[in-house]
Amino acid sequence: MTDTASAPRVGVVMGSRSDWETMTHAADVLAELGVPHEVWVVSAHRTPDLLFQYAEEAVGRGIQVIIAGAGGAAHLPGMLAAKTRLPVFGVPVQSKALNGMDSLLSIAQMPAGIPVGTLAIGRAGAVNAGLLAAAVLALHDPALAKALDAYRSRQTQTVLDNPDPRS
Ligand code: RP5
Repeated sequence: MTDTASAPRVGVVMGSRSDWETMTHAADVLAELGVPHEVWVVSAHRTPDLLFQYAEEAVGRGIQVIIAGAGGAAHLPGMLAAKTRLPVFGVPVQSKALNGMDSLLSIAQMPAGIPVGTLAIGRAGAVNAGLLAAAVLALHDPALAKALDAYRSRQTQTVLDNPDPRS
């Protein structure tokens, strides 16, 4: 597990080390915004007991949002959501066999009663999961709200400063 100096507020978990190439983008956004977070491999099918333990202990450890990335039969986000009331944002990892459509549908199609906020497949979903987690925390954190506003302003300015796609 990695975390920043402060107690982690966001848990970035994934079903396999192979998901890190995607999920690093969520962690990168959180780091850029100064959100204390941890990173952890928790597999719904390979380490089910650890999954239960992680979800059950998350609130008590001060985690406020969980970002969960998984690919294929991607039950990790849904199972985490089943075991904690914390908001869970799911990132469908692009699978080799079905290009992430399997991951997307597994994560998005939660039956009523246990929500998982589902993001886009791959890097875009991971980046946006980080931003969404930050937005939730920013509701009660003025410094983070300022950092998020600045991030968005920089992004806007970058587009405005580079209008010619050929250069
Ligand atoms: C899922 O199976 C993981 O989330 C990963 O996306 C996928 C493949 O895992 P590996 O076989 O690469 O470990 O549990």
